[in-house]
This record gives sequence, structure tokens and C-alpha cells, in this order.
Amino acid sequence: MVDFSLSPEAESLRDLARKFARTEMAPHAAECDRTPRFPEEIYRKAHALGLMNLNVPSEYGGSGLGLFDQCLIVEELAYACAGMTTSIIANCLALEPILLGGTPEQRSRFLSPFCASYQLASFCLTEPSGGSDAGALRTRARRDGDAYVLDGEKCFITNAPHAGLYTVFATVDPTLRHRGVTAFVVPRSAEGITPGKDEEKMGHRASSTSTVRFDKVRVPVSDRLLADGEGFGLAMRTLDQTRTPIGALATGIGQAALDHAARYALKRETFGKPIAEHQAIQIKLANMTQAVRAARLLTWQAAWTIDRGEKGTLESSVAKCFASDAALLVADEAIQTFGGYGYMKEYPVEKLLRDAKLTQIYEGANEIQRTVIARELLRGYA
Ligand code: COS
Repeated sequence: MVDFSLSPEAESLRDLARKFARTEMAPHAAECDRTPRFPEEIYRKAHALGLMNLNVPSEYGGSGLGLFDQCLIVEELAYACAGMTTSIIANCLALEPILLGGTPEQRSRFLSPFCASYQLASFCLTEPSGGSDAGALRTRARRDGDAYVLDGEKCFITNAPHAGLYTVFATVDPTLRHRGVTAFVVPRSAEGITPGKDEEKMGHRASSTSTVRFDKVRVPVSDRLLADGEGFGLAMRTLDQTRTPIGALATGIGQAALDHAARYALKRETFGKPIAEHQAIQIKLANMTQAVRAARLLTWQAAWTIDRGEKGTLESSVAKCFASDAALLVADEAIQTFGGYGYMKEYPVEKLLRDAKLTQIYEGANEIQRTVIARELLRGYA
């Protein structure tokens, strides 16, 4: 039987994340957005509390949480600041290929240091020549004795200037398209790695995003994940796991927008009464409530499906796509509820709209999610 109640353990995880988000993140969210600033001290505290590396099993010192518990945490963090949350959960994305594709030796060698002390890792798939067509990447991996030599450039890489480790997808033969894609774990200390300067972004400004260049970077065969050509499937399996928490992140943005709008509507008066008493505003709040609740339920369902051991490709794309579209809609309506004040940086809702926008784009644009959903759906009818 389906049960929407949370276990005492899940409730205490959610409370821990909520307390951290409201006391450590929220007070700095506006300043980090405006400056912009990468608040490393907050990320270090998140690590110390076990709110980073959520997907890494406890045998490597990680939190070892299932996807459902991860989503509870991510929604709470994103309620306070989506940009900080993106930087906090980027390790989960970067380390997932090692969890899924690493040998026991690689898992222990690469994952344990991340849990022992604060470090960041970046997932390097997207390239300047194209992000959605991941099978057409151009970064080359040429075999040279017992090593590969990587050459190419990645872009829009979260935390790249601050990362100590990169999971990199490169091709051993571009004519093979996705069947040439191969995955590597590359320490920042390897010769020939140059992260670019921080991109000036519309939202998620507490997070850091840049290019990374790989110039003749030697990577030992022992740091390759799986075999030549098995990197594309690994990237796809990784994204199956990590798109659901993006649904949770978007839900957190939506819930924050709804809460701001409802509180404001009760306070602000026009035509002699609070605007919450006008039907036009009530309809907005009702629509926003539906969108946020549906986003949360789809996210929970995707997480539950994957936690049961199913692949969850369709469910994670549905959750990510719906929740991010909902977040944008709800943030937009929150601004409309605030009227002219909503458009001003002095009020919190315009940031939510800018932050919501990215959730429709990263970890696979929503057009790609719809492609994935349609393919998975039609398979059931063929
Ligand atoms: N799990 C495991 N394997 C998968 C998979 C999944 N979820 N999805 C696809 N594959 C496999 C397929 O089975 C196929 O395997 P074979 O070579 O054995 O036939 C292979 O991967 C190629 O699949 P497909 O034909 O579907 O590839 P396409 O080139 O059509 O691309 C999309 C598929 C569009 C879904 C993919 O390129 C994609 O997800 N792009 C977006 C990338 C992205 O999210 N970037 C954001 C970066 S992180 S911020």
C-alpha cells in the first residue's frame, strides 16, 4: 500500500536540512546572489553535517541515503537557496558514475577522501559544441601505452574552478558516436587542466560555473571507468539517478515562491481589503498550490521507484520536467502577486524566477526530458 507518511528517521533528516537551510543558507542567499559570491564556508558546514555526498554509501564514509531521503533534503536546501543547493549536490552528480561504474578499488580510492574531508567534484559531460546531443561530444581520449591522453573543452561545469576531481566523458573514436564515449576520473592535480573563469549567470549565482580545458592530460588506464565505449550508458544511468533530486530542488523553489506570495497576499491591501480576499489572487494561489504539490508527488514517486531498484528513466524525467516547469510558473505568479514590488531586487521573488529557469535547462533540457518520456512511453505500446 502506498504511504505518504515519513518515517521518524526521514523526518529528522528533513528537520536537520530545514534547520541548516534556514539558519546557515537563507541569511546569505540575497548577498551571494547579488555579489555574486561562492560561499565556501557554508558548503564546508554542509559537508560537516553530512548534507553533501548524500548518495555515497556509508562504507566509504558517505551519508548512504536512498533517493527519497536525498530528495527530502534537497527540497529543504533549495527552499533557502537554489544556487547553493546546486553547488552542494554537484558532488552527488560527479561521484555517481564512480558509484555505478567503478570497481571496488576505484570506489574506495576516489570516494573515501570526499567523505573524510570537504572536497568538490565536477561532472564534465557538456561541451561548447552541444549539450543535448551528448553522444556527439568531441573531447578526445587517445590511448598511449598504459594511459589515455585527453584533449578538449567542457562547458557549464558546476563547481569546476573549485573541484579537486573531475569525472570526464571523452571519445576514443568520434566516428563511433555514443559507442566511442568513455568515462575517466581525473584529479585536478593532473598536468594540463585549466578551469575557466566563473560565468556570469542569470540565477544560481551562489554556485560556480565555468569551462574546463584538458590539454594533453594523461590519465592512467586504472582511472578509466568501465571499458572503452561504455561511458555513454554510464552517463545516462547517472542522469537517471540525479534528475529526480532536480525535481526536488525545483519543488523547493516553488514552495518558497508560494509561501512568499501567500504571506504577502494576506498583508497587502487593495480596494479596502487584503489582496488574498480577491478571487483573482485566490485563483493564483490555488494554481500555485496544485503545481507545487504535484511536483512534490511526482518527485517522491520517481525517488520511490528508483529506491525499489527499478531504472526509473521515465519517472525521473517526468519529475524533473514537471517540477521545473511548475517552479517557473509558480515563481512567475508569485511576482505577479507582489506586483511592482515583485520585480524589485529588494523582494525575494524575482530571484526565485531566475533560479527556477535553470532547472528547465540543466541535467538535460526539458525538451530532452520530453524526448526521453515519449520514447519510454511508446516502448510500452510497440
Ligand atoms: N540508461 C542506460 N542506457 C541508456 C539510457 C539509460 N537511461 N538511455 C540511453 N541508453 C543507451 C541506449 O540503450 C543505447 O544503447 P546501445 O548503444 O546499446 O543501443 C545508447 O545509450 C544510445 O541511446 P540513444 O539512441 O537513446 O541515444 P541518443 O543519441 O538518441 O540520445 C539522449 C539520447 C537525447 C537521451 C541523450 O543524449 C541525453 O540524455 N542528452 C542530454 C544530456 C544531458 O542531460 N546533459 C546535461 C549534462 S549534466 S548538467
